[in-house]
Amino acid sequence: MVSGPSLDEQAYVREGATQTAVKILVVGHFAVGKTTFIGAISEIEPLTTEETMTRAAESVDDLKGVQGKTTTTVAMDFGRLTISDRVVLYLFGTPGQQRFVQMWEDMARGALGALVLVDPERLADSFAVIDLIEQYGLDYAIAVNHFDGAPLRDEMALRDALDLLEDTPVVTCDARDERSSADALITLVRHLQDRAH
Ligand SMILES: Nc1nc2c(ncn2[C@@H]2O[C@H](COP(=O)(O)OP(=O)(O)OP(=O)(O)O)[C@@H](O)[C@H]2O)c(=O)[nH]1
Ligand SMILES: [Mg+2]
Repeated sequence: MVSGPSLDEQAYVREGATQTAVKILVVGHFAVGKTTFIGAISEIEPLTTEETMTRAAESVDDLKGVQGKTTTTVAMDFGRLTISDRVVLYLFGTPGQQRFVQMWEDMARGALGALVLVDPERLADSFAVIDLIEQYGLDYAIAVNHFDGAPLRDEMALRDALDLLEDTPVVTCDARDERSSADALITLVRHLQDRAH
């Protein structure tokens, strides 16, 4: 006998209500604003793994240009953003410090793409990040986190400096702002959809 859906299935799975879960990595060098970004847009209480930075790590953690930062991500950030009635993004923020970089590979597994946060004042710090994401074979978009007072570099210069492909999207955002951060993710998802066709 072929049985029909259980009571639970009838109650929770409405016809046409199927959603696609998409895993997205939010990456970037130390202190570029990854935790801030996921905190600003997650519709669930984000999971964070912040630890206080210690004097002992002062020489290792390059805090140049990042005033007021007292904690750092030691494992990952996790958040969720529903961008349409069909697509839900599960956001995984990587730890930014070099000594945790071996975790990235595991986190990259199953991801559809990556949003690479970039600080225009510390562009060179993004080279290694982009290299890694390319090594993992992930498509990505660049989100320039526009820290207050940082001059907005022109896009061509930034593309040149980061040696980007012509179709790699570049957007600016303020990681503290929900709307601009969501727009950056939507740009990435559109890019991933284009690449899939
Ligand atoms: N002024 C300004 N500060 C920002 C902006 N984005 C992030 N910050 C600050 O920059 C600091 C770093 O932000 P985090 O979100 O912890 O950076 P992160 O990339 O998660 O850092 P790690 O996990 O340690 O690599 C925090 O003090 C934020 O408040 C921005 O757009 N403008
Ligand atoms: Mg962080």
